[in-house]
Parts: sequence; C-alpha cells; structure tokens
Amino acid sequence: MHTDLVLVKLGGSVVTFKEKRLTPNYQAINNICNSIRKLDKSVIIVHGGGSFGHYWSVKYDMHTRPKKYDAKGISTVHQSMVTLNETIISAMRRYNLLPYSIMPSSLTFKLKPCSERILDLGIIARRRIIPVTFGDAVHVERGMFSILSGDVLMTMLAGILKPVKVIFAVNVDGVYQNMNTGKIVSEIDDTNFKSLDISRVKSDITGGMRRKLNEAMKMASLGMDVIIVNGLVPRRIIDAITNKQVDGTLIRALREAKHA
Ligand code: IP8
Repeated sequence: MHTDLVLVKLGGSVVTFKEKRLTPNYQAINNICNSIRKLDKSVIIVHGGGSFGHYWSVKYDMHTRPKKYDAKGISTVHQSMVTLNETIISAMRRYNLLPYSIMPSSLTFKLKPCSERILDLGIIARRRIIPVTFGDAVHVERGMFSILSGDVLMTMLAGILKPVKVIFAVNVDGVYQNMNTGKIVSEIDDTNFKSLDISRVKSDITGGMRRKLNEAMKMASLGMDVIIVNGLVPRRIIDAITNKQVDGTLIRALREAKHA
C-alpha cells in the first residue's frame, strides 16, 4: 500500500452548480483549494462533470457504453470537461498548489486502465505535484466513444496505485440510511449495503450515488478505506484524510482482502 497517497474525487455537484448549466461553484472550489494546501500528503484528484459534462452528455444522448456517438457531441462534452478542469487548475494555482492536468484518455486503452501511465501519477504525486484528471468522453475502439465516469476512473486508479485512503466529496453529508428521515449511515459493509435507500436518490448519466457506492465497495474489497463526505464543508475532506472523526460515511476496507 502507498501509505502517503490519497485519492480524492471532487463530485460534479461540488465543483459546479448541477442545476445551472456550465456554472462552476467557484466558492466551493476555492474553499477546497484553501483546505488542501495545508495537507502534507501526496494527493491525486479526479473531478466529475456536473453541469459541464453531464449537461452536454444529456443533450447529445451520450452514455457509459461504447457507441458511435455524434462527433460534435463527443468534441463538445470533452471540451466542456477541459474547460471545467482549467477552472479548477487555475484556482489551485491561485492557492499556490501545484496541479498537473492529465487527460483521462491517456490513462485508459479500450476502457481498461493503462498501468504504467497510472503508476506515473503516483510518482508525480510524491513530488507534491497534484495530478488532476476527470470524467470524460473517451475513445474506446473503432471510432466508438464512451462516457467514462470519474467514479469508475477512481476505481481504476485505486486498483493500481493502492492509496491509503479514497475520498469522495459530494454535496450531501454521506449516504442516507433513509431518505425520509435524512439519517446518514456512518459505516457501510457487506451486511448493510443491500438495505440502503439509494434507489430513490436522483441519478444522472453516470449513475450518481449508486455508482459511487458500487465503486466504493470495489475499492473497499481491494483493502482501502473509502469515505464519502460533504465537499461543501471542505474541513471534512481534510478530517477524513487525516484520520479525524468525521461526519460522513465510511466504507471500511475488507482487511482480509486482496491487498498486495
Ligand atoms: O461526473 C462524468 O464524470 P462523473 C463526466 O464523475 C461526463 O460521473 C463527461 C459526463
């Protein structure tokens, strides 16, 4: 395990206003930058699409399965993600962080992870440079593209880099036990996973909280703690990384699992 490395997903609902097309949440982005500059860890960031990538994916009817989607749609979705990435990178630099933008298409081939490229991210992060990549429309094969969710990319990175911890920053306080009562589950494992009330949570092109949880369970089975926290309260991201008691949902690593 890479004991100094943390993998952080900044959800699209945190870095953008999901209901307002093409609108970054500058305040949230700045607050997160301000918090993470105090961290003494190697960090890799993946961000979601929010009202950039998701907005155009819906318009052009693009999904998470390989298909010959409209060429203009592919270019537009990708360019919107590059624009959002640039917004996040610029904010990070204003806070004296050292981001390094990485195209997701360089990390996968035929939708499978490219280990050497991904291992490079770990080496870059060790120099306190922060690789920042994102969900995107990526080429799969024979001209077919697919939406690659940042959540799925997280599992690919985690499987190869074996970070000590994985954080998902979302716009709610964690995973709801019950949507009506608003009760958050503090810990999820194999036994309570199926009883969770995620079916009624509003979803999006890449599957929303349901996808996140499925990916989180995969990472936990690889031996990593995954924590879902409210990224609009950036202190919680830091607390989760620094092992403090945190409001959120912990998907605890299955210790007997397949960790090298
Ligand atoms: O928001 C999706 O990434 P996610 C990116 O992490 C696009 O699921 C292009 C919709």
